[in-house]
Amino acid sequence: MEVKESILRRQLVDVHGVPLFQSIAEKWAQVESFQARPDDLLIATYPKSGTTWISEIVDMIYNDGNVEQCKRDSITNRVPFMEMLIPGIFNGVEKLNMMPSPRCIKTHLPVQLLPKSVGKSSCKIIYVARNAKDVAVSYYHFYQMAKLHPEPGTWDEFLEKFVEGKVVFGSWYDHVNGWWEKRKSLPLLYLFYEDMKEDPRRELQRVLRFLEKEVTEEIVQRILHHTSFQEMQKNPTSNYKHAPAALMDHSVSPFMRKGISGDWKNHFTVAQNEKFDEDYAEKMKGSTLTFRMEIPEAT
Ligand code: PPS
Repeated sequence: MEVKESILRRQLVDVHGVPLFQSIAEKWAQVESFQARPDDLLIATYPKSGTTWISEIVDMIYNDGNVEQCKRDSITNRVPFMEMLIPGIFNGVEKLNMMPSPRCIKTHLPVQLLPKSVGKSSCKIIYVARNAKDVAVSYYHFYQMAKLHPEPGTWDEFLEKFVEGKVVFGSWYDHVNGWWEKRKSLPLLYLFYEDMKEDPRRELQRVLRFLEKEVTEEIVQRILHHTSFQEMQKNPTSNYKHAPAALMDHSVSPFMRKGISGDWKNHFTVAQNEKFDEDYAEKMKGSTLTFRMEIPEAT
């Protein structure tokens, strides 16, 4: 699979106020006209919030905890990324059009850019949110290794861009709040990465209830084991090592990087943290959403 140099490290393009990859912007009409089906499951997240984790969990549920079945293909083919278009390499909409039901679909779109058919189809949606500081750190590492993104600059420069929403898929603040409001009008389960880290079994049970699936204790245990960070990190169908090296350079930073809550403390300076907190309070004023910036160590 040949990756053309010309598609790497390009500037982002504004689509209805949200910075997106040029290749997505060029074919935006195709994304807008995407046809959702009532039995689809949409997995919606801001980047770096646990998309791959919840995708693997859901695929395990859909396949009754059959690990071999879940290793049938890479996560990008099992749970296609709807709006992603990489010329000559990947077209999420076309892939999904050819996929039999029931489909699991990944999206990073902020709620206002969601294709109209999704709301009309009444398909179920799982949204996973992660605290902004850990997302910023994870995103910074991802920008360095995933070369479709523009150059991230220094950590300080990147953090500034993140706060201003000048990163792919726009403002984290608008994203988490927009989807939080949407849970009132759509069949949507809103999960938090920190809760999943704290008690994966409890959150898995919530997903099972939402999907109206009953599984045995043995399957629950198998799902929890197969979707642990350690297992997913070494699983070639979920660790993104299948992606062309020109697109994702794991030697710069692995996709499955640390998988913890609170890593931001190893990256934010005291000054960056104070400035971030001040701005955060302002941007999240009036929101009923609360995030945990770390979780207590498991005993
Ligand atoms: S993407 O590219 O936006 O789809 O990335 P996404 O999958 O949303 O997020 C990647 C981060 O999630 C971590 N991850 C996990 N954490 C805990 N447990 C499991 N099983 C797991 N799988 C993936 C991954 O390591 C990235 O976080 P960081 O902080 O960079 O390690």
